[in-house]
Amino acid sequence: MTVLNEKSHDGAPDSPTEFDTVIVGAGFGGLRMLHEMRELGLSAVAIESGSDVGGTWYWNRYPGARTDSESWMYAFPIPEIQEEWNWTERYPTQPEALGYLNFLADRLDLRRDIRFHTRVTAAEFHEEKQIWTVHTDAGDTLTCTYFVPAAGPLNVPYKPDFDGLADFQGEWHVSGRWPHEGVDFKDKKVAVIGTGATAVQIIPVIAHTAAEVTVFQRTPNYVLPARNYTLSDEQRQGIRADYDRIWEQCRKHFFGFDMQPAGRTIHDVTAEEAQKILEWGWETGGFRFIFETFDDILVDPKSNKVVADFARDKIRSIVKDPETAELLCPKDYPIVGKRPPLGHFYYEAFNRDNVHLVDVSTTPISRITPTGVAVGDQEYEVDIIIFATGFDGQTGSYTGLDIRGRDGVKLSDKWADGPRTHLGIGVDGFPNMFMVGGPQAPFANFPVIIDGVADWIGRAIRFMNDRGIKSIEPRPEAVEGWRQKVNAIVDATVLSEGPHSWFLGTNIPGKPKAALFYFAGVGAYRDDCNEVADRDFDSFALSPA
Ligand code: NA7
Repeated sequence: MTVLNEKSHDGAPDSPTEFDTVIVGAGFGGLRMLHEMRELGLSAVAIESGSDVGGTWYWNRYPGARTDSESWMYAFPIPEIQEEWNWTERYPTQPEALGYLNFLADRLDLRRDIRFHTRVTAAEFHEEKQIWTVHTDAGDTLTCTYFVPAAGPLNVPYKPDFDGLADFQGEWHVSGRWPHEGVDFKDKKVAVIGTGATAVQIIPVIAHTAAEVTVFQRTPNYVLPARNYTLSDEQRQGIRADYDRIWEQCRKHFFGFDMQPAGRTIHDVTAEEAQKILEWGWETGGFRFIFETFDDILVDPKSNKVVADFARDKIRSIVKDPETAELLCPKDYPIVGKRPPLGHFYYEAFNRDNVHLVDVSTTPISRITPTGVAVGDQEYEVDIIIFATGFDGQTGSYTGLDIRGRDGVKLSDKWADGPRTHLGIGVDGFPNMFMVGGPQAPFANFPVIIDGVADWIGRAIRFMNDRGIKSIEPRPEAVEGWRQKVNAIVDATVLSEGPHSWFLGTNIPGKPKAALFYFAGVGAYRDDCNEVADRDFDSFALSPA
């Protein structure tokens, strides 16, 4: 397996080295934590490998990149930002999402505490002084009381190690490390490897300029129509006036959206009514198809099948070539068994003469040749290869750093069989380390998770200061309890049935299968976190100063 990372840094030899907090990353999580630390009156620095803020939205500049969350919920409830920032579309493009984070960084004056072009390489906890030492590839050694990795769930791209790539005579690119100067597809033959959320965004866009687009699909996805639209001034004003209610609902909703549970299961309605409701969901678009139609899709296989059949029928009705349509239909796993991508005329793209689908489910890609991609004995000649092959999700962002807790224990060793955390925030043996939406935190609209976790960390630190506590770390039994809970929840849903799922780490060869997310919903997670805090953090061991 190849895991990709850029290496370069500015270096900052004369900069301060002692902080209350060192934060890893300046994406949504890092920026929100920097803001939180300022509010607490603590000194903080964020270390960011990119040349600017943005995280996911800095790296993923591929054509068609945009959020799958509706813009007005893909943001933080910071009043001055809500008041001044204007979204233009239902699903913001990558430049707009990046623009939002730039605006936030400027408006809150966060940049002065961020070191760009610098990568955290290692961090270790010192028992005697109860501090963390953090090392960077700029040669800095920083010390801090609180070590806050906010490296994001999808920060380490995964590219399969196909033989022959070194001799490929064309260009190749990885979607999650897209060149800033862009890629010229005009009159080029392009291979897209992968059909996850990323490829689903890329394919219809590049099909307009490329001569040929050949898509290599291992597992078809249930792609939901996004139904994007531009926002009018009136809609923007309505959203602005409604932010308090929107956020209240996001904090309660299972996946952190301002969406209303349907209040019914598929068994409550006739088969005919079910089809009408699903039709409404399909036309309304996005995740509303899942979350506002029936409440049992994730847990009842019978209901799930009705919805999956509906989606398959839609694919067959859109894609004109019956053979291609059948290949695009997921057959052997439930809808939401893998994270469903949102499409912007994805299936329609396969009706174009210049878009071709190659099934690599039974005969895999055998090698990259000097002039193309080989599947068995068949070679597909191309000028450009795009690897949209996913990420070493959730744990990769942490195990790639050399993080050592008490007694020099490495986090990657501790997690050799899968992540072990309490609330997706703390790890036993790693005092005063707070992960922002780490493994075993919920899978949901991420800014909502981050905002709640940042509040919780702020509350924990205030509590520590009030009580004269020097260090906090989860009790081992709380970590084991959380692991069992997180696994039991996944087992009770259809989520464990999707092949090669990054929810479970099974998309990465050799990675242990484990539930990487808490799937009881954002509301339940907030309750769990608040209960711990209300009980004076009793599932954590607290050491006095
Ligand atoms: P995903 O969803 O993990 O998709 C990666 C795709 O790459 C997927 O279709 C994989 O097929 C495919 N893949 C991976 N390895 C291979 C090999 N060896 N051969 C052929 N195809 C391969 O990543 P994305 O970047 O699209 O999306 C990640 C998240 O970003 C998404 O869920 C959103 O939350 C945003 P597979 O399905 O494993 O058979």
